[in-house]
Amino acid sequence: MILVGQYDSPYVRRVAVSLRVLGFEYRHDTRSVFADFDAMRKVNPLGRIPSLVLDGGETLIDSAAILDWLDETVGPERALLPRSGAERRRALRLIALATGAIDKAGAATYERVVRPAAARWPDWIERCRTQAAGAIEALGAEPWELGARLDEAQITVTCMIRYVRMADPDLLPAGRYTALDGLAERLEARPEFRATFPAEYAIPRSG
Ligand SMILES: N[C@@H](CCC(=O)N[C@@H](CS)C(=O)NCC(=O)O)C(=O)O
Repeated sequence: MILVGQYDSPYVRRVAVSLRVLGFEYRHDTRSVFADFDAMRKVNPLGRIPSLVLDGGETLIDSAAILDWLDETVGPERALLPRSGAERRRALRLIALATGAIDKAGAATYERVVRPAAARWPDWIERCRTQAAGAIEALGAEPWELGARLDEAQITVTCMIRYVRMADPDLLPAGRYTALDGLAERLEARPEFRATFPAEYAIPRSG
């Protein structure tokens, strides 16, 4: 199968890490969602990443839908999202906070960096950053103890931490939330995370 999208997208990265944790092999299509926009729209009409092209030719879009397929394929015993009950609700809440922080930190960054200076809207940037900071604070209050197996909340939150530290480091400086620092330190040392580590955030910059 082919994973489409670069690892500086935390959505692509959480899929890549999950594929590796579950033992799937994939080819990586590293075309850029910005520079190769027309080609990307042929893979996903929305022109977004990630997409996963399955061996039979079917294309899955959106990280949550791709992760759902991975969990279904490996079965309930190995699935990365807990199967039911309070554990599942907790994992979904943590994932919603992490993906929300990604979306809001990302929106503020696009506004600050991609949009030409004359067209920026400071109040909107501040609102988005406040929302991202609120989600990060809630995640920072969690214990983040690691059990025997990784789960999707741990994977997604670790991808969020790296992304925010590339896109808007003031939102998550080292030392502010020690439980998040510890989670990132332990997971980024694992082979699945090292193999997908994004060195930099490649977005168009208006200057
Ligand atoms: N809900 C989507 C979000 C994906 C997403 O936001 N991808 C970003 C990269 S991080 C993207 O493709 N941005 C380009 C654009 O939307 O124009 C998912 O979970 O896959």
